[in-house]
Amino acid sequence: MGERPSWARDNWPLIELDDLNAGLDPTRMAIEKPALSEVEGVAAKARESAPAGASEAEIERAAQDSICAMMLIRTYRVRGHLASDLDPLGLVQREMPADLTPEYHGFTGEGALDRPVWLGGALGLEKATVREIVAILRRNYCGKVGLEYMHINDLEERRFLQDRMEGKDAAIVFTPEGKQSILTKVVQAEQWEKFLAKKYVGTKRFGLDGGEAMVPALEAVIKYGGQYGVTSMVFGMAHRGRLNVLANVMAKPYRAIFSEFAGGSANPEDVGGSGDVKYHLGTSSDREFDGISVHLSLVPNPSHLEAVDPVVLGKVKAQQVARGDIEGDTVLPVLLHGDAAFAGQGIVAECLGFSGIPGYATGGCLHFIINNQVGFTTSPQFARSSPYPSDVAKLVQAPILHVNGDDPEAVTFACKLAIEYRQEFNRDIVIDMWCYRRFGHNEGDEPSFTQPLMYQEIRKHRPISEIYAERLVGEGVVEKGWLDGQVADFTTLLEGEFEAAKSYLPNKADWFEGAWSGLGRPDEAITERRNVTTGIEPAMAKEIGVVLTTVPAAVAVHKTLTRIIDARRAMFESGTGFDWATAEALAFGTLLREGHPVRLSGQDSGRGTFSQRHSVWVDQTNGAKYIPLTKVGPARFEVRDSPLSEFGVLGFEYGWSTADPQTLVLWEAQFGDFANGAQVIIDQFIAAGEAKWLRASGLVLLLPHGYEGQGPEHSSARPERFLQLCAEDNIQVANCTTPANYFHILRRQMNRDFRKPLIIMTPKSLLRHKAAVSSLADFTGESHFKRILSDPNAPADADVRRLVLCSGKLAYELFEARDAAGDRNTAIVRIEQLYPFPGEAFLARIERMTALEAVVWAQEEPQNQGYWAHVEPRIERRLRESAASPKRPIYAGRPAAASPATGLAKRHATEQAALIADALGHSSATTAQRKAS
Ligand SMILES: Cc1ncc(C[n+]2csc(CCOP(=O)(O)OP(=O)(O)O)c2C)c(N)n1
Repeated sequence: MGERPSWARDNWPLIELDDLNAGLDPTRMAIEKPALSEVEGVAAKARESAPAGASEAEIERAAQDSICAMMLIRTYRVRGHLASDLDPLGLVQREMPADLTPEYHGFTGEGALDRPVWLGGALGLEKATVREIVAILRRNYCGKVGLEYMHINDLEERRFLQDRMEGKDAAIVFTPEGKQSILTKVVQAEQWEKFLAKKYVGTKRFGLDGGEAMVPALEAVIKYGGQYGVTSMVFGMAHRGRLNVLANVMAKPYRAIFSEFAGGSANPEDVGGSGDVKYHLGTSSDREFDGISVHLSLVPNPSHLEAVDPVVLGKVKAQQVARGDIEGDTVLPVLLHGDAAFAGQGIVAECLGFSGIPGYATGGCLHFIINNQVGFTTSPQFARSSPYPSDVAKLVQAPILHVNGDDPEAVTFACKLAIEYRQEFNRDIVIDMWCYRRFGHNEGDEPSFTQPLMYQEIRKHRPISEIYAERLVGEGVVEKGWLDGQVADFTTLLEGEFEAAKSYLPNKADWFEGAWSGLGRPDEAITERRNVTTGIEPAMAKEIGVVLTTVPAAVAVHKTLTRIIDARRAMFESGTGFDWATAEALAFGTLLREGHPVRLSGQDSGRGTFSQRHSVWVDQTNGAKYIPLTKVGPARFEVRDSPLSEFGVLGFEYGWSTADPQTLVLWEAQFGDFANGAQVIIDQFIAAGEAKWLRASGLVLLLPHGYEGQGPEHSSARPERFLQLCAEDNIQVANCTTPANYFHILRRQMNRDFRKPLIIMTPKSLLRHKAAVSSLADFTGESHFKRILSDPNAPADADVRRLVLCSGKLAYELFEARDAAGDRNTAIVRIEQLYPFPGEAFLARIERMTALEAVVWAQEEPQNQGYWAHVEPRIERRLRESAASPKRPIYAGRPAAASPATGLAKRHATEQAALIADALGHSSATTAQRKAS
């Protein structure tokens, strides 16, 4: 122990916690106050420049004209997008807002539009007529791109965007080669869908048809991203257009996708797993533009729209931290959304909310909405209350580029601007591409049932390639017939790939590569111990103890914290009385020493919900933070008080854990009860992700759990939910009752050559329970995690007539009641790991109890909850295998209930006393009386 394992990264950047605080600089949000406002300045200029001999009235009118022109310009900046030409179908009637007309700003009467007006440099002009000004503004702000940016507080950002949109020469310009390659990509995107439709009639593909301009635009993100320093991009997206992105953006071999269409597996047969539908699968590749290579990965995702968003962000953040990339310049998250999902799913807001938060910010996410103006069968007016699907992004003041999807140049321009902005300001940005869905929601669906008028229009609407090719022929960029040639060439290529697919076999699963190399699937069968010795050298404990209990002279800690630190010091000095929080800190410290970074994220995790952890010491004089575990090294420790989100934060940490198996990543719920706010992440990713996508995770969930009379929502982490998800060795579920066992299970998580998610029901009252303590010897030497714990005051095996099995803090209440009753025939055994269930260890134990008459499962949770449904068949199986006479376990606990717990403290106490008495076979009245006395 203490030796750095071979995989330890010697070059791991040792980043101080605060260096990782990439996020919004709050000072950037301030608006500068210029000495003289832009408008006043221009008016002054107009007055100064009046021709000699001009009358007072003429001078004033020139000044007034300038002021009004400036107001007109400003109105276009704010509201020009409302008149932009976005809808390819022309169905959305967007009237020109009155305040975008010159009349509204006072330019009325004869000659009003042709009077020259001083602009003082606005729009890049010193002087122009109102007619010219309006023409420029309409070109800038009301073309195929509509920009929303005036909600951004930061002036520098606004100017940056303004500079790229505004002025008499501002136009979307691509070279002839650029235009040709945009058209080529549109052709590929269209023909790919067509080819699939022809070869696999009636098979769902959730085609991009109508939104194909996204493909050249994403290429621009990769190309320009590479030029601006991005070396890796992580994509997350839903079903729509995914096969197109896989093939034409990620460069997944066409033949591989064809083979999957023909029913082939995405992975070699021997790797197992349940597999998933092809429009959920991920991939990775490297693409090179102009000699710059960018690594791309598309994260697999479930049907649950937007659920992958936080996973992508967490994965990106892990990669950024591993590279020591503080600003997030080198790894770019790209999330592609549907319009209905972006507006409707709350997780979108949670993820936008990460964008400025230290520890969660990824230096800006590029969001691309495939706004096909329908969600399955629901039209936008029923899908949201906001004018645009993108409005939620204004909550982080993200700029929003609305763009007409029939103009691939405009879409590519928007993406180019977006990546430039992101790299400059490290903030989120949104592209809202208005397009249409040529067919039904999936290809077997009839869209005219619900959107008849829209589909009349769509049937008449020409494909993007035709519209764009015609334009390029007009511009002389391509010749007539060029398009047909492109289509023919690409179709020939696809035919070849289609043939090759017939013999295509995926040669390997990319499962344990890169950061995962050296790790694999567990060798041992699930029933074996699979335990590793996780004891440490006493010297290491002492050394870490010194760091954990030394208050630097410069840090003035709270006086109560001083007492807590003193108590911790006494634990290390005496080698006894280690409590929960100290054992946890010691586990973290030892992992850091062994080269495993530790990241703990959760609401108020720094201090700990129950004021138990105190991993962050706050100086009482200046609020500065000191985090002792960051001083242990060599690996990085970070503890994050997360935003108040479960879905988002758990998804983020899960994403992190998939990218970085050498870091112990822990997510802590405030109370375990709140974990169900993240149910999608638990069900779709944590429980099933490995089976579906061959993506392992070593994430740890800490879920405070236990019946202590705190009511329906502060009692149960719903262990039954997790246990019901357990199968095929997918996750681990535990409820530890000693600090040492908690220490070992955390260490075990990193000290094995495989990773599985670990869900721990963590204690509340046991944090300070005088019997729930461990000694130094429990952490050192050959010690390890124990899946089953014996009773410290157990009768001799041969005397045991009643065996009470339980999990969690109830054990301590049972010990106390049994010992108070002088009962020497009842053994109380704790099942510390519920899944994988330690059946063979349990069997060995009952085989020794030769006088056994009854086996009881005791739990605090109602019968329809807790562990009962999970343990009953497993205990029964082992009883049947054994020579013991009881063949079935007896249930002792609360009756089935709708609510997890009572809100009445008195009723809680009565119920608790009754179930303890029941479990021990004592009379409930005696126990209740004894409790009362
Ligand atoms: C969380 C969730 N709820 C419901 C669904 C069912 N569903 C699948 S696609 C879809 C419509 C999505 O519309 P939009 O986001 O606009 O994307 P589009 O399919 O139009 O590209 C719905 C409701 C789902 N997949 N996920």
